[in-house]
Amino acid sequence: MLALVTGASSGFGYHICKKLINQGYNVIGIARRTEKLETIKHELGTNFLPITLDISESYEKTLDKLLSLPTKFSLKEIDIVVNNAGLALGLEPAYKADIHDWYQMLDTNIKGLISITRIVLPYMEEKRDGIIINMGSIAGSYAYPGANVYGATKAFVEQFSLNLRADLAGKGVRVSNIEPGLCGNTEFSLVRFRGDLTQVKKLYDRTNPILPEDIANVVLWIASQPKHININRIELMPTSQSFNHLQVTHN
Ligand code: NDP
Ligand code: 8X3
Repeated sequence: MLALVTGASSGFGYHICKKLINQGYNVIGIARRTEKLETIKHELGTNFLPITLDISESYEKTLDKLLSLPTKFSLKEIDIVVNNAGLALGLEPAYKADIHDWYQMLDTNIKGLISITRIVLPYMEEKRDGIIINMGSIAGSYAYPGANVYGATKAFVEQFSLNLRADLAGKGVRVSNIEPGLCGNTEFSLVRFRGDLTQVKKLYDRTNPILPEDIANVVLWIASQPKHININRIELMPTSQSFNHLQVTHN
């Protein structure tokens, strides 16, 4: 059994790789930071293949890298792809946001995700088997101030997941979108707040958030469903997170 996980160097991705390996999978783990990946390889052993790759780079570069994997990790053997790599940059309102942050979110959360998907799909279609698990977010379904482009990228992921299902009808290939709310113990908020630990601590203070292990369990649960079941989407929040009213301004 072979899985490919993007964003393997921290947070959800690391825990997903670890749990998949414990279940007997060989895992290709992709991220930009070689050192982090090497430390994980040291822990997880020879069934983990670390690949240093920036998925936001060109399709051709990603393809080149993935076509030259050792036989044990060959793309034609892939059973599960977890398109998990992604990021939010900033929480400023749209009129103050940095356009380059917006482009980086688009290039990673959308362009990177579709490149990986486009590369693996023909192999899955040919063997009439496989699961694509995308990492969406509640930010793809609910608007909140400062989510602007980040939320929009996750809305793309949600709709792309459903549209893939439509294209894959009758092909035996499954597609799921996981849409988590607030999760802690990852680098997500540290990245979003550009290393400002005070802001990170304030956000998570007494929230008892979802943990990366919880997300890895969801991935394993999806993967353990019988072949005639496709989990379209799963939305999960910590109990401490809920809904607020729509805003009205009085000018
Ligand atoms: P982390 O920041 O801990 O992990 C993100 C991972 O993505 C890292 O391994 C990072 O590795 C990798 N990554 C980022 N950019 C690239 C790139 N261009 N190419 C390859 N790898 C990349 O965050 P989380 O684990 O929390 O987030 C994982 C996913 O879950 C994201 O898609 C996020 O949007 C989503 N999510 C997170 C939530 C949360 O509250 N934490 C809630 C809902 C969804 P490296 O820097 O080494 O490249
Ligand atoms: C991350 C969850 O609530 O910060 O996708 O948008 S949230």
